Formats: sequence, C-alpha cells, structure tokens
Amino acid sequence: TTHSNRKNEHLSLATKFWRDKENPVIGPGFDAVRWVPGPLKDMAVADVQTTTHILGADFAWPFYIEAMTGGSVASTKVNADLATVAQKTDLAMAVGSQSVALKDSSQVESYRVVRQNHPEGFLIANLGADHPIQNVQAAIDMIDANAIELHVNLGQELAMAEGDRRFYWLDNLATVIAKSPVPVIIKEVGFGMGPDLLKQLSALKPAAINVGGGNGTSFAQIEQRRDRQNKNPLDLSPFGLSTVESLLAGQKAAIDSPLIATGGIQSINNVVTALILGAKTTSSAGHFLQVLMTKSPSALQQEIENWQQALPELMTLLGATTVFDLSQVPRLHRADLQNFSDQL
Ligand code: FMN
Repeated sequence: TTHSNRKNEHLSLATKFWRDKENPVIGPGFDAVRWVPGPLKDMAVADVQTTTHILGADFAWPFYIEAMTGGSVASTKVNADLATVAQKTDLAMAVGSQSVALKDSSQVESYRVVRQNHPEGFLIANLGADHPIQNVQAAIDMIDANAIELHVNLGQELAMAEGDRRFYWLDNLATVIAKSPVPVIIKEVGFGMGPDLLKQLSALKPAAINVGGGNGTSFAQIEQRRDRQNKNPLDLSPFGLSTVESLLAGQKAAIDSPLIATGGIQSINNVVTALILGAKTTSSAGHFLQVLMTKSPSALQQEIENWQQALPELMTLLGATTVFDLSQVPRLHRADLQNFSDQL
C-alpha cells in the first residue's frame, strides 16, 4: 500500500536526515541548560533510585523507546529488533502509528511482534488524535498495550501534501480519555507546546502530555523531502518551540499533567536535563534508530546500557537519590533560553 511505502521511506529518510545540518533549529537545545554544583550529600552511587512513576506504573528507567514504525515488511524487522533490545534493557516502548493496521490486517504482525519479543514490557499504542474510541480499543488490543499515545501533529500533517486538513480533535480527545481502558498520552511530534496549549490539553485530564519539542528528528522536513515534486512548499520555520522551551512552558503554566520530554534526546545528559526541567520521563526515537540501522541491535543494547550505567553516577554528581530530587537541582539558562523564559 502507499501507506507502507511511506513508512519504508520514513525509515530510510529518518536515518539519512537524522540530525542533518540542514534540519531546522527550533529554539535553544539541551546545551542551553547547565547544572549548578550543589552541596555535598553523604551518599553512594548504589543509593540512587532511577525509577520513575507515570502512567499509573513504576518504570525502572526514566527513558523509553519512542514511536517509530510498523505497517511494512522492513518495519517488522525494525520493531522486532527494538522490542528485543527493550526487553533486554528493561525499557518501555511505543510502536508507530497503527492506523495502517486498522485498515489492512496483513500489517498487524509488524506491530504484534513487539509484544511477542517484549512479553512483560510496558508497551504504548499509537494513533492520531482523530481516531474514535473503537479504533483506540483495537490499537490497544493489537499489542495488548499498557497505554496509548495520540499524536496531535498539526505541523506534520500540513507539511504533507496528502496530509489532513481537518483538525476536529478536542471533543474526540475528551471522549477517548474518558473511555480508554488504559492511560492516554497526548503527544506533539516536533513542534513543541506553549503554555496555553499545555493548559488546554491538561484540562482534558490525559494521563500525560508529551511536549514533542523541536531540534530532534524533523518530521516536517522528512515529509517535505519525501514529497519530491514539492507540491506543498510550506515554510514552517517560524513555528514551534524546542523541547527545553516546552518544558519551561510547562513549569510556567504549572499544569497538573505529568510531562514526557521527547525531541532531540540523544544522550543520557539530555535525559538528565529534561528531568531537571521537570519531565517525569523522556523518550528517544531518531538516536536509537540511527544506532540500530547504522550499527546493530547489540550496539543499541550497549548504548542503552551505557546510559543506564551513567545515570546513577550523574545523579550522584547532582546529589539526587531520586528522579524527583533531580527536578529540584538548580540550573543555569543560557541567555537565549532565559530570554524565552522572560517572555513567557
Ligand atoms: N511518532 C508518532 O507519534 N507516530 C509515528 O508513527 C511516528 N513514526 C516515526 C518514524 C520514524 C522513523 C521516526 C524517527 C519518528 C517517528 N515518530 C512517530 C516521532 C517519534 O516518536 C518522536 O516523537 C520524534 O522522532 C522526536 O524524537 P527524536 O528526536 O528522539 O527522534
């Protein structure tokens, strides 16, 4: 199907253009935040608890593998490999948009393989925000999901010549949140969230909001490159907030919903910065995909294990025995980020 072709093209283009120099820069990135040395604390690295609580569950690590793929032959292998690595490293994992499998049952296997390879794992289903509760239920059942994320990807759709042009999402989100049998995450995919959007979405009482900030994999960019005739030369460059800015917006808006930080998280240092800025957990897509596709599943496992070794050491450096303690660590904002903060 065309959708499967699109998914295959996403995989190869994401690998190619991931962290491309030409990717648009949307606001200050993780390097705009420094960690301030605090008082000494009598503790050992072994005292650190890296667990975080969100979506009604305890997670061993405050990061997971974010939604990427499914719905094609190539993606079955990628999903199988990602799920095996997630199982070995005790990470949660989200699957890519399942809408293709709701229409074409031959594609179900490319998602189900994730549950097969990570039988006890916390798995997150994925659909667009316009899907009715029946589809949400079917997507959850497909992988026996523990939560579902619904993407609100206005910028990405508009960047696609064949993307949606009708966005009647709010009533549907409220209904799905009320009726879903598992926790619902509302997720941006690369343009971030400002304070008013965060307040509006938080009022819908989702289990979490994924701020989906800029400076990570640029999907709008990928869509425009894929669309070779450039039928839709829309320039979205003035639009959006970085992940770091979106997290500051969340703190300013003082919303109730727990925040997930995604978009440009490519190191354990980025994870720590996001947690300092108040995220309850984080996730990465492009970086993990890049390691998997250009190296191997064992290289990805090693990369994640390196993060898992570094995290308790970094937390000790910051005097944080828990992920909550990290949210109290004082930080310095680079001038451009502080300028943003002052304008909030
Ligand atoms: N996000 C979704 O919500 N649904 C998708 O189907 C989806 N497909 C993706 C496919 C690829 C190849 C990549 C790289 C990302 C995809 N994303 C999708 C977005 C990621 O989940 C994530 O939000 C985004 O890539 C930003 O994170 P990153 O900077 O760590 O890549």
